[in-house]
Amino acid sequence: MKTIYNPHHNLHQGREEMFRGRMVPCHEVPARLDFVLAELQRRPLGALETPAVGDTELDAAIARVHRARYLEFLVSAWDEWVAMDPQNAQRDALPSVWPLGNPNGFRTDALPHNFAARLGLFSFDSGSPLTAGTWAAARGGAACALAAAQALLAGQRSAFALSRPPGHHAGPDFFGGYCFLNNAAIAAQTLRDGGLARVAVLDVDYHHGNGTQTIFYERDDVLTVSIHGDPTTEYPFFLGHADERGTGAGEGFNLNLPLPRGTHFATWRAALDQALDAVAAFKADALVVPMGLDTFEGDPISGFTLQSGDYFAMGAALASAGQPTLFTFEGGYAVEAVGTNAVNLLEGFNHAA
Ligand code: Q9C
Ligand code: ZN
Repeated sequence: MKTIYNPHHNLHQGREEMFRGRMVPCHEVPARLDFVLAELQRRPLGALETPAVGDTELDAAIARVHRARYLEFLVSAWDEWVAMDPQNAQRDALPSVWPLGNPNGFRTDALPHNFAARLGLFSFDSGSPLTAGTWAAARGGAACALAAAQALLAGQRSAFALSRPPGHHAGPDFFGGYCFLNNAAIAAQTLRDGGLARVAVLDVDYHHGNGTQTIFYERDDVLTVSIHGDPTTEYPFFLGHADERGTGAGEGFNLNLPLPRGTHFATWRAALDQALDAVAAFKADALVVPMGLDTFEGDPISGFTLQSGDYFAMGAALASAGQPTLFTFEGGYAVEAVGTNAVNLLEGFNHAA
């Protein structure tokens, strides 16, 4: 399995995130990716490359998933932030005002000139600092997703897009949950545009893949499945319930498998069988796996109890789908274990594939 990693990932280094009324150090740190890279050097799975994609094709792939007004905002956000106050160069940008949804009466169609207002319009939490290098890092991650999808289209059995910041919480025109561009969605859409009729996304991160669900919610050509902490108690709280099944043409093409905090691997594994049954019934031509390792028992912000050894079995089960498979790198905040857990999963996949 080829790994395509983002050489620009550490341009995104948030300082602090808002948590329960105070600022705490960011959980989503550059060392996460460095640990995965180090483990891949110890236990190679295949070639380790940086993405070789053109600027024009990359911008086109990103624009297939994200709205123009959001991308325009991201491109200029840091400069606008610093233009408001030169001191801002030393601070990350975090939103503090949001329009909520249309049912509440606030408008989201009229674009405010005020930067802080747009920062809120295009985000859903105060835990995802936007920094000087956020755009460059996120764009580099999208390049990894694009290159990995191209590898699958060229006939590879599997590929790993190793990047941060993660992506699965980012929607058509919003960031949040440490995510800015939805790498898994960009990969899935690239596979569709490359001629595959049906693509399945099976999200194994601890948190519901709300961004990916929203992006494909009205479509029947991309099946979205997510196994995650029950949103009644777990982030992102406002999406991820079992009764969200898709809408319009997409009805029946979204499957949520929420599990309570404290869930052990045996129960998680049974949910994975349900997810794989849905992928098989869909007759997918390719599988995209947003790979979060925050289901690990030692994760500081999550509530499942998976052990490092369980990730071999997870990878083997994913291989049983028998599909060309693309992995993205999502959550996993037990930083010293994230490399072991990620490579265990991918090695389990490789041996079974
Ligand atoms: N300040 C991923 O695993 N935590 N994102 C809420 C708010 C947010 C996790 C704290 C967790 C996001 C990709
Ligand atoms: Zn997560």
